[in-house]
Amino acid sequence: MGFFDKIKAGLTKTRDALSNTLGGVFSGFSQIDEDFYEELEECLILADLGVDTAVKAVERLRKIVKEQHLKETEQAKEALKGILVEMLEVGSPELKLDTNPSVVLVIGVNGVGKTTTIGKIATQLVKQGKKVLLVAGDTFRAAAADQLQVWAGRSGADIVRQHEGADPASVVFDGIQAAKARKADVILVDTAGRLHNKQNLMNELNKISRIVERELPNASREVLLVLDGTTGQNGLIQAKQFKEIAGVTAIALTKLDGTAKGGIVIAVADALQIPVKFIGVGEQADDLMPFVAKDFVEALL
Ligand SMILES: Nc1nc2c(ncn2[C@@H]2O[C@H](COP(=O)(O)OP(=O)(O)O)[C@@H](O)[C@H]2O)c(=O)[nH]1
Ligand SMILES: [Mg+2]
Repeated sequence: MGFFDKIKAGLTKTRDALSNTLGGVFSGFSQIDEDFYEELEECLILADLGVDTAVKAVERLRKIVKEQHLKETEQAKEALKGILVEMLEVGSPELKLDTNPSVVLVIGVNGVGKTTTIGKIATQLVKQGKKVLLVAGDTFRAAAADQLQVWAGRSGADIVRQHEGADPASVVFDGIQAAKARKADVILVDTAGRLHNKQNLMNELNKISRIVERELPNASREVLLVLDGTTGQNGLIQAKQFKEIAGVTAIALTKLDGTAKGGIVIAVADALQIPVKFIGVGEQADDLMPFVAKDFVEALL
């Protein structure tokens, strides 16, 4: 299956929901009038674009329809696609991995898919010929490092881990030394998502960041926030909190195969102005798609 087909398949639930509702709007109205706009806005909110983003998208559409004197709803559909693509393109869609090593710190609450996403990214990078090192910074349970180890084996990446309960920043320190010694190209750092409060989490992530800054001052760095696409607008609230405390530079939205609310991707990109760089559409190694805004919108509509 090619990329586009795979995105399409992964978004089946969202697409089915949208083609029932949105499809109905575009085919059900013979002209672009007030009712059409209202119905369209409602559909976009239902698909989890969120009220703010849905209202903004429809406002922009009104403007384009007026300026370009569009008459047919089919033309409005094409214009809407353009608007959504623009909303999604808020930065480079690729991870910045300019230095050897580069560091990607992966954060997010428990269960969203951090470890799985790291495994998938490692698989892709190894396939591209990069030497990848995984750092087991989630030291809460031994099982977390075990899970990462399985992904290391599967993908062909190296792993650095310590005992359960170890200081994550110290595991990161070890990982960086190993990466330097082994001339790794990319360091992917797994973290725990179950720190009891915001302050705690902030301290932990700051400590890790300071180690990276000190040991690899010139390295390319990304802070990749993983969000569970099935949590809808709650995910957006979570993302806003993480943005505040952790300087998020990129987003991965997982589990889009399991939701009819794929519109959350647009809400997240628009509300946070942080680029979505990956979408997860399944549990297997190749179920992570690089994010191409145009393909995503085509697959959605
Ligand atoms: N269907 C589906 N499941 C996913 C996806 N990404 C992760 N998962 C599953 O979500 C669960 C939690 O993932 P995990 O990586 O352990 O989350 P973490 O706690 O953030 O590290 C696991 O059962 C994964 O297989 C995805 O894109 N689609
Ligand atoms: Mg994990």
